[in-house]
Amino acid sequence: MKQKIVVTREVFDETLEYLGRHFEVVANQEDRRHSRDELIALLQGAAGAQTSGTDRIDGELLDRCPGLRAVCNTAVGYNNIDLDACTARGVMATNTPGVLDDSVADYTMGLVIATCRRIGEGERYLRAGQWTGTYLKQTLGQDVHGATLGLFGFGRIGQAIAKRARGFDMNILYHSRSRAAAEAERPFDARYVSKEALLREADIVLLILPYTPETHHYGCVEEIAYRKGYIGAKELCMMKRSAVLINMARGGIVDDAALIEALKKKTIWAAGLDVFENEPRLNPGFLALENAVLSPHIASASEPTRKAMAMTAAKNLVAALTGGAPPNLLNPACRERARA
Ligand code: 8YV
Repeated sequence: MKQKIVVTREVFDETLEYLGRHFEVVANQEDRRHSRDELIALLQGAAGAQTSGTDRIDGELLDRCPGLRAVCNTAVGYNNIDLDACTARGVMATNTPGVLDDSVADYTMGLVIATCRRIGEGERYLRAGQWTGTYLKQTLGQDVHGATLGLFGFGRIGQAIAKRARGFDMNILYHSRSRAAAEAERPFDARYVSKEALLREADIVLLILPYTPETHHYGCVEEIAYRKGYIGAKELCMMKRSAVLINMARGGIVDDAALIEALKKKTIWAAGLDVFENEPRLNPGFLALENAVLSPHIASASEPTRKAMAMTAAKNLVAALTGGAPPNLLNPACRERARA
Protein backbone atom coordinates (compact mmCIF):
# COMPACT_ATOMS: atom_id res chain seq x y z
CA MET A 1 0.00 0.00 0.00
CA LYS A 2 1.26 3.47 -0.88
CA GLN A 3 2.13 5.82 1.96
CA LYS A 4 -0.03 8.91 2.32
CA ILE A 5 1.56 12.32 1.90
CA VAL A 6 0.07 15.81 1.99
CA VAL A 7 1.03 18.68 -0.29
CA THR A 8 -0.15 21.63 1.74
CA ARG A 9 -0.47 24.23 -1.05
CA GLU A 10 -0.89 24.29 -4.81
CA VAL A 11 2.02 22.89 -6.84
CA PHE A 12 2.60 22.23 -10.55
CA ASP A 13 0.89 19.28 -12.24
CA GLU A 14 4.27 17.71 -12.98
CA THR A 15 5.12 17.78 -9.25
CA LEU A 16 1.87 16.01 -8.37
CA GLU A 17 2.32 13.51 -11.17
CA TYR A 18 5.80 12.65 -9.86
CA LEU A 19 4.61 12.34 -6.26
CA GLY A 20 1.65 10.24 -7.38
CA ARG A 21 4.01 7.58 -8.72
CA HIS A 22 5.27 7.01 -5.19
CA PHE A 23 2.52 8.01 -2.79
CA GLU A 24 -1.17 8.39 -2.18
CA VAL A 25 -1.24 12.16 -2.50
CA VAL A 26 -3.58 14.54 -0.72
CA ALA A 27 -3.21 17.73 -2.76
CA ASN A 28 -4.57 21.24 -2.38
CA GLN A 29 -4.75 22.51 -5.95
CA GLU A 30 -7.42 25.03 -5.01
CA ASP A 31 -4.66 26.53 -2.82
CA ARG A 32 -6.74 26.94 0.34
CA ARG A 33 -4.91 28.49 3.28
CA HIS A 34 -5.59 25.92 5.96
CA SER A 35 -5.99 26.94 9.55
CA ARG A 36 -3.62 25.18 11.89
CA ASP A 37 -6.32 22.73 13.03
CA GLU A 38 -7.29 22.00 9.43
CA LEU A 39 -3.66 21.33 8.57
CA ILE A 40 -3.29 18.99 11.53
CA ALA A 41 -6.51 17.17 10.55
CA LEU A 42 -5.23 16.82 6.99
CA LEU A 43 -1.92 15.41 8.19
CA GLN A 44 -3.51 12.58 10.18
CA GLY A 45 -2.15 9.29 8.87
CA ALA A 46 0.36 11.05 6.60
CA ALA A 47 3.97 9.89 6.54
CA GLY A 48 5.22 13.09 4.94
CA ALA A 49 4.32 16.62 3.94
CA GLN A 50 5.47 18.92 1.21
CA THR A 51 5.07 22.25 2.96
CA SER A 52 5.18 25.88 1.95
CA GLY A 53 7.16 28.53 3.80
CA THR A 54 3.97 29.69 5.49
CA ASP A 55 3.07 26.40 7.23
CA ARG A 56 4.24 26.49 10.83
CA ILE A 57 5.70 23.12 11.77
CA ASP A 58 6.52 22.89 15.46
CA GLY A 59 6.62 20.39 18.30
CA GLU A 60 2.92 20.65 19.06
CA LEU A 61 1.97 19.91 15.47
CA LEU A 62 4.39 17.00 15.28
CA ASP A 63 3.00 15.54 18.51
CA ARG A 64 -0.50 15.72 17.08
CA CYS A 65 0.65 14.08 13.81
CA PRO A 66 2.58 11.06 15.10
CA GLY A 67 2.80 9.40 11.68
CA LEU A 68 4.81 12.22 10.16
CA ARG A 69 8.38 11.25 9.29
CA ALA A 70 9.41 13.93 6.81
CA VAL A 71 8.62 17.61 6.25
CA CYS A 72 9.91 18.97 2.96
CA ASN A 73 9.74 22.73 2.60
CA THR A 74 9.23 24.30 -0.82
CA ALA A 75 11.64 27.13 0.00
CA VAL A 76 15.28 27.56 0.83
CA GLY A 77 14.40 29.32 4.09
CA TYR A 78 12.86 27.23 6.83
CA ASN A 79 12.17 29.62 9.68
CA ASN A 80 8.65 28.13 9.62
CA ILE A 81 10.05 24.80 10.78
CA ASP A 82 11.27 24.21 14.30
CA LEU A 83 14.26 22.10 13.40
CA ASP A 84 15.08 21.06 16.97
CA ALA A 85 11.51 19.84 17.45
CA CYS A 86 11.85 17.78 14.25
CA THR A 87 15.19 16.34 15.29
CA ALA A 88 13.97 15.47 18.78
CA ARG A 89 11.09 13.50 17.24
CA GLY A 90 13.12 11.88 14.48
CA VAL A 91 11.34 13.83 11.73
CA MET A 92 13.42 14.67 8.66
CA ALA A 93 13.29 18.27 7.45
CA THR A 94 14.51 19.48 4.07
CA ASN A 95 14.67 22.72 2.05
CA THR A 96 15.45 23.71 -1.56
CA PRO A 97 18.91 25.30 -1.70
CA GLY A 98 20.66 26.15 -4.97
CA VAL A 99 17.81 26.11 -7.46
CA LEU A 100 16.67 29.66 -6.76
CA ASP A 101 19.97 31.53 -6.38
CA ASP A 102 20.09 33.15 -9.82
CA SER A 103 16.42 34.07 -9.97
CA VAL A 104 16.60 35.70 -6.55
CA ALA A 105 19.80 37.51 -7.53
CA ASP A 106 18.21 38.77 -10.78
CA TYR A 107 15.19 40.07 -8.92
CA THR A 108 17.40 41.67 -6.29
CA MET A 109 19.17 43.71 -8.95
CA GLY A 110 15.76 44.80 -10.23
CA LEU A 111 14.75 45.92 -6.76
CA VAL A 112 18.07 47.72 -6.24
CA ILE A 113 17.66 49.66 -9.48
CA ALA A 114 13.96 50.34 -8.89
CA THR A 115 14.77 51.72 -5.45
CA CYS A 116 17.81 53.79 -6.41
CA ARG A 117 16.25 55.14 -9.63
CA ARG A 118 12.64 55.49 -8.37
CA ILE A 119 11.11 53.36 -11.11
CA GLY A 120 7.82 52.66 -9.31
CA GLU A 121 7.39 56.30 -8.35
CA GLY A 122 7.97 57.40 -11.94
CA GLU A 123 5.41 54.97 -13.23
CA ARG A 124 2.80 56.03 -10.67
CA TYR A 125 3.36 59.67 -11.65
CA LEU A 126 3.00 58.89 -15.34
CA ARG A 127 -0.12 56.76 -14.91
CA ALA A 128 -1.68 59.51 -12.79
CA GLY A 129 -1.38 61.82 -15.80
CA GLN A 130 1.07 64.10 -13.99
CA TRP A 131 3.81 63.97 -16.63
CA THR A 132 3.48 67.26 -18.38
CA GLY A 133 7.07 67.84 -19.34
CA THR A 134 10.68 66.95 -18.81
CA TYR A 135 12.90 69.04 -16.55
CA LEU A 136 16.40 68.84 -15.18
CA LYS A 137 15.67 67.91 -11.58
CA GLN A 138 12.97 65.39 -12.38
CA THR A 139 12.83 62.25 -10.19
CA LEU A 140 16.49 62.43 -9.28
CA GLY A 141 17.86 59.14 -8.02
CA GLN A 142 21.03 57.55 -6.73
CA ASP A 143 23.46 55.87 -9.09
CA VAL A 144 23.76 52.13 -9.00
CA HIS A 145 26.94 51.85 -11.02
CA GLY A 146 30.04 52.45 -8.96
CA ALA A 147 28.09 52.32 -5.67
CA THR A 148 29.41 50.54 -2.59
CA LEU A 149 27.27 47.50 -1.97
CA GLY A 150 27.23 46.13 1.59
CA LEU A 151 25.95 42.58 1.81
CA PHE A 152 24.78 41.17 5.12
CA GLY A 153 25.21 37.52 4.18
CA PHE A 154 27.64 36.13 1.67
CA GLY A 155 26.25 32.69 0.93
CA ARG A 156 25.27 31.36 -2.47
CA ILE A 157 22.63 34.01 -3.14
CA GLY A 158 24.81 36.80 -1.75
CA GLN A 159 27.59 35.76 -4.10
CA ALA A 160 25.21 35.56 -7.07
CA ILE A 161 24.22 39.16 -6.28
CA ALA A 162 27.88 40.20 -5.94
CA LYS A 163 28.58 38.72 -9.37
CA ARG A 164 25.87 40.87 -10.94
CA ALA A 165 26.92 43.91 -8.93
CA ARG A 166 30.45 43.66 -10.31
CA GLY A 167 28.94 44.12 -13.76
CA PHE A 168 27.75 47.49 -12.45
CA ASP A 169 31.28 48.32 -11.23
CA MET A 170 30.15 48.21 -7.62
CA ASN A 171 32.54 47.85 -4.70
CA ILE A 172 31.56 44.90 -2.55
CA LEU A 173 31.66 44.84 1.24
CA TYR A 174 30.14 42.04 3.26
CA HIS A 175 29.52 41.00 6.80
CA SER A 176 28.56 37.57 8.02
CA ARG A 177 29.12 35.62 11.20
CA SER A 178 32.40 34.30 9.87
CA ARG A 179 34.62 35.43 7.07
CA ALA A 180 34.29 33.55 3.77
CA ALA A 181 37.24 31.75 2.18
CA ALA A 182 39.61 33.88 0.09
CA GLU A 183 38.48 32.02 -3.07
CA ALA A 184 34.90 33.14 -2.45
CA GLU A 185 35.93 36.78 -1.96
CA ARG A 186 38.41 37.05 -4.80
CA PRO A 187 36.12 37.02 -7.89
CA PHE A 188 34.26 40.03 -6.51
CA ASP A 189 37.10 41.76 -4.65
CA ALA A 190 34.76 41.44 -1.70
CA ARG A 191 35.99 42.95 1.56
CA TYR A 192 34.93 41.51 4.92
CA VAL A 193 34.05 44.30 7.36
CA SER A 194 32.37 44.69 10.73
CA LYS A 195 28.63 45.26 10.90
CA GLU A 196 29.22 48.89 11.90
CA ALA A 197 31.69 49.57 9.08
CA LEU A 198 29.28 48.11 6.56
CA LEU A 199 26.43 50.29 7.78
CA ARG A 200 28.59 53.41 7.69
CA GLU A 201 30.28 52.82 4.33
CA ALA A 202 27.68 51.19 2.10
CA ASP A 203 25.51 53.11 -0.36
CA ILE A 204 23.31 50.04 -0.68
CA VAL A 205 22.85 47.92 2.44
CA LEU A 206 21.47 44.57 1.33
CA LEU A 207 20.18 41.81 3.60
CA ILE A 208 20.60 38.33 2.21
CA LEU A 209 21.54 36.18 5.14
CA PRO A 210 22.91 32.83 4.07
CA TYR A 211 20.58 29.85 3.99
CA THR A 212 23.23 27.30 3.11
CA PRO A 213 23.32 23.90 4.79
CA GLU A 214 26.38 25.02 6.78
CA THR A 215 24.60 28.04 8.16
CA HIS A 216 21.12 26.61 8.28
CA HIS A 217 20.66 27.67 11.90
CA TYR A 218 20.18 31.22 10.53
CA GLY A 219 16.76 30.07 9.48
CA CYS A 220 15.49 28.31 12.56
CA VAL A 221 12.75 29.81 14.64
CA GLU A 222 14.94 30.76 17.61
CA GLU A 223 17.59 32.37 15.47
CA ILE A 224 15.07 34.55 13.69
CA ALA A 225 13.71 35.67 17.06
CA TYR A 226 17.25 36.49 18.12
CA ARG A 227 17.87 38.37 14.90
CA LYS A 228 14.66 40.39 15.13
CA GLY A 229 15.71 43.98 14.96
CA TYR A 230 19.15 43.09 13.62
CA ILE A 231 18.56 46.27 11.65
CA GLY A 232 16.73 48.60 14.03
CA ALA A 233 16.72 52.32 14.80
CA LYS A 234 20.33 52.27 15.98
CA GLU A 235 21.61 50.62 12.81
CA LEU A 236 19.49 52.79 10.52
CA CYS A 237 21.01 55.88 12.17
CA MET A 238 24.46 54.62 11.27
CA MET A 239 23.65 54.50 7.55
CA LYS A 240 24.38 57.37 5.17
CA ARG A 241 21.47 59.71 4.50
CA SER A 242 21.87 58.87 0.81
CA ALA A 243 21.88 55.10 1.44
CA VAL A 244 19.21 52.57 0.53
CA LEU A 245 18.26 49.43 2.45
CA ILE A 246 17.24 46.31 0.54
CA ASN A 247 15.76 43.33 2.42
CA MET A 248 15.71 40.05 0.49
CA ALA A 249 16.09 37.82 3.55
CA ARG A 250 13.20 37.64 6.01
CA GLY A 251 10.79 39.96 7.72
CA GLY A 252 11.69 40.33 11.37
CA ILE A 253 15.34 40.90 10.63
CA VAL A 254 14.45 44.56 10.13
CA ASP A 255 12.40 46.47 12.67
CA ASP A 256 9.77 47.72 10.23
CA ALA A 257 8.39 50.46 12.50
CA ALA A 258 11.90 51.90 12.90
CA LEU A 259 12.42 51.67 9.14
CA ILE A 260 9.19 53.55 8.43
CA GLU A 261 10.33 56.30 10.79
CA ALA A 262 13.73 56.51 9.08
CA LEU A 263 12.10 56.68 5.64
CA LYS A 264 9.63 59.35 6.77
CA LYS A 265 12.36 61.48 8.33
CA LYS A 266 14.67 60.72 5.39
CA THR A 267 17.50 59.67 7.69
CA ILE A 268 18.03 57.05 4.99
CA TRP A 269 17.14 57.70 1.38
CA ALA A 270 14.95 54.75 0.41
CA ALA A 271 14.23 51.06 0.94
CA GLY A 272 13.42 48.17 -1.38
CA LEU A 273 11.68 45.32 0.42
CA ASP A 274 10.66 41.86 -0.71
CA VAL A 275 9.90 40.68 2.84
CA PHE A 276 8.10 42.19 5.81
CA GLU A 277 7.27 41.57 9.43
CA ASN A 278 3.92 39.76 9.67
CA GLU A 279 3.59 39.44 5.89
CA PRO A 280 1.26 39.52 4.07
CA ARG A 281 -0.24 41.97 6.61
CA LEU A 282 2.59 44.44 6.36
CA ASN A 283 2.72 47.61 8.41
CA PRO A 284 0.37 50.04 6.57
CA GLY A 285 2.85 52.83 7.25
CA PHE A 286 4.83 51.61 4.25
CA LEU A 287 2.00 52.24 1.81
CA ALA A 288 2.14 56.02 2.01
CA LEU A 289 5.90 56.21 1.48
CA GLU A 290 7.12 57.09 -2.00
CA ASN A 291 10.66 56.15 -0.98
CA ALA A 292 9.75 52.51 -0.23
CA VAL A 293 9.63 50.02 -3.09
CA LEU A 294 7.37 47.19 -1.95
CA SER A 295 7.40 43.69 -3.37
CA PRO A 296 5.24 40.74 -2.22
CA HIS A 297 7.97 38.18 -1.45
CA ILE A 298 8.39 37.07 -5.05
CA ALA A 299 12.15 37.13 -5.59
CA SER A 300 12.20 33.44 -6.51
CA ALA A 301 9.01 33.58 -8.56
CA SER A 302 10.10 32.82 -12.11
CA GLU A 303 8.24 29.88 -13.63
CA PRO A 304 11.30 27.65 -14.12
CA THR A 305 12.59 28.38 -10.63
CA ARG A 306 9.32 27.78 -8.82
CA LYS A 307 8.95 24.53 -10.78
CA ALA A 308 12.48 23.53 -9.76
CA MET A 309 11.75 24.38 -6.12
CA ALA A 310 8.57 22.29 -6.09
CA MET A 311 10.32 19.36 -7.75
CA THR A 312 13.31 19.60 -5.39
CA ALA A 313 10.98 19.42 -2.40
CA ALA A 314 9.13 16.47 -3.96
CA LYS A 315 12.39 14.61 -4.60
CA ASN A 316 13.46 15.20 -1.02
CA LEU A 317 10.15 13.73 0.12
CA VAL A 318 10.43 10.66 -2.07
CA ALA A 319 14.00 10.02 -0.90
CA ALA A 320 13.07 10.55 2.74
CA LEU A 321 10.16 8.10 2.71
CA THR A 322 11.59 5.42 0.45
CA GLY A 323 14.78 4.80 2.39
CA GLY A 324 17.03 7.05 0.34
CA ALA A 325 19.07 10.01 1.50
CA PRO A 326 17.17 13.27 0.96
CA PRO A 327 19.62 15.52 -0.91
CA ASN A 328 18.79 18.54 1.25
CA LEU A 329 18.41 17.04 4.69
CA LEU A 330 18.72 19.81 7.29
CA ASN A 331 18.87 17.68 10.41
CA PRO A 332 20.91 14.51 9.90
CA ALA A 333 20.85 13.98 13.67
CA CYS A 334 17.14 13.06 13.38
CA ARG A 335 18.17 9.65 12.10
CA GLU A 336 19.09 8.52 15.60
CA ARG A 337 15.48 9.04 16.65
CA ALA A 338 13.77 8.12 13.41
CA ARG A 339 10.06 7.38 13.77
CA ALA A 340 9.10 3.82 12.82
C1 8YV B 1 9.84 31.56 -1.44
C2 8YV B 1 11.88 32.15 -0.07
O1 8YV B 1 9.23 32.24 -2.47
O2 8YV B 1 12.85 30.10 -0.61
C3 8YV B 1 12.67 30.96 0.24
O3 8YV B 1 13.15 30.88 1.38
O4 8YV B 1 11.80 33.05 0.68
C4 8YV B 1 11.17 32.23 -1.36
O5 8YV B 1 11.92 31.64 -2.37
C5 8YV B 1 8.95 31.61 -0.27
O6 8YV B 1 9.50 31.04 0.85
C6 8YV B 1 7.62 30.96 -0.62
O7 8YV B 1 7.43 29.73 0.01
